[in-house]
Amino acid sequence: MICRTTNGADALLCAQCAAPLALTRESVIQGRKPCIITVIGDTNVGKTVYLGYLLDMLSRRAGDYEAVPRGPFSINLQQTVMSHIASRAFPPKTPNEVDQWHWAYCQVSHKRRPDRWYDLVMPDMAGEALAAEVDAPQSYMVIRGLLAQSEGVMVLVDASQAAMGHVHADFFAFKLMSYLDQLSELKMDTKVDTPVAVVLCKSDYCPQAFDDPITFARTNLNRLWNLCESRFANVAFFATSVIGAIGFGTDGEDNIVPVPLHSAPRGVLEPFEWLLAGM
Ligand SMILES: Nc1nc2c(ncn2[C@@H]2O[C@H](COP(=O)(O)OP(=O)(O)OP(=O)(O)O)[C@@H](O)[C@H]2O)c(=O)[nH]1
Ligand SMILES: [Mg+2]
Ligand SMILES: [Zn+2]
Repeated sequence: MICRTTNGADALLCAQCAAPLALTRESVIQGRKPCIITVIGDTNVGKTVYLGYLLDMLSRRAGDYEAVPRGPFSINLQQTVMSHIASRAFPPKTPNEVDQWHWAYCQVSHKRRPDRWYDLVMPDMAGEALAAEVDAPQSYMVIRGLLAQSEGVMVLVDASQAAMGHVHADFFAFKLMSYLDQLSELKMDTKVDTPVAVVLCKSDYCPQAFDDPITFARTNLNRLWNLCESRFANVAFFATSVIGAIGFGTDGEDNIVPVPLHSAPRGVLEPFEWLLAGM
């Protein structure tokens, strides 16, 4: 489905890109091509936590959409995140090996339009793998394949880092957008029209992002903002956070680690609903 390699009938993962073949089989049964929404961002921006919450809220019918997972493998990500948060810990870092990523595959429908289903594929990728692909294109074929076929993209940025003036957050997102721009192979006078939601994660640390995400991005992520304005026709900015209060504790090796004290998702569904509405 992603790299167009032919695999054996009993294979579990694609031999070329390690995407689970259950995705391809399900889409053959449904007779529809699924829509891919790719979530990208630097390591430690909060991709795993965000995706886990998003899927959990969808399956609990929190907003206008409802998601039904296609196969138990689609539930692993959501389960890992929610069970870690319930025991007051953040989930571990996503491994760089493609065959260990969690892939969510679900059918989503709008409550008011139950006849229209979207089959969504959302993999949880590792930030370091993304960084490697951006710096040396084609080192992770699966990332390239996914982005080239995505009908919507979420770019996650660490708003707390950006608000403190760390330029790295801006530069990484700037690189990702430039990668997307180049991937579309368009002439300079045509803008990329794939919808891109820029999600300002960890906005609990900088509530001004909730008040006005656009001004926040223009001020603290100016390089990213300018590129979006000149090359992308369909971009929106959203602030999110999933944690209501953070404490600090120590792990087994006496490192200081953040401890989520209670979960209070805010702004999680908005970017997703905006993307679906534009697809
Ligand atoms: N305050 C706050 N911290 C958060 C939030 N979401 C994530 N974090 C912190 O960000 C860290 C990284 O989150 P992950 O979801 O694992 O990050 P990731 O983008 O998946 O990182 P990789 O797997 O390495 O690519 C967590 O361990 C938390 O410390 C949030 O909403 N608020
Ligand atoms: Mg992760
Ligand atoms: Zn493949």
